[in-house]
Amino acid sequence: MKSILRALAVAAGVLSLGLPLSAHAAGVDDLTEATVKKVDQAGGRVTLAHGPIANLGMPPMTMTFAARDAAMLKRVKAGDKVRFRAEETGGGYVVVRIEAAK
Ligand SMILES: [Cu+2]
Repeated sequence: MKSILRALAVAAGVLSLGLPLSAHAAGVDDLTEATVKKVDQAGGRVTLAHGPIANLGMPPMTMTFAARDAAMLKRVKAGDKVRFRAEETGGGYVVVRIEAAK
């Protein structure tokens, strides 16, 4: 009996954690802070040293993302502080929005 109650408590915990996270993922203001390390304009790729990405559950790290539209990379250069939104697609992580941090 004790183990059943424990299992229920764990399930309830997972649900209560999961709902706010999925609601948060849909937020339009869900941008992540980053510093641009490298821009590959021709390849449509950008390397970012990013903070925690809430909607992807990703910890801070430096990594390269594909840009959904290479033209959005014309507005950023190495060394810039930016805010960006990345989403997971079938082929990996894609930057769908990037803007100068104010
Ligand atoms: Cu990352």
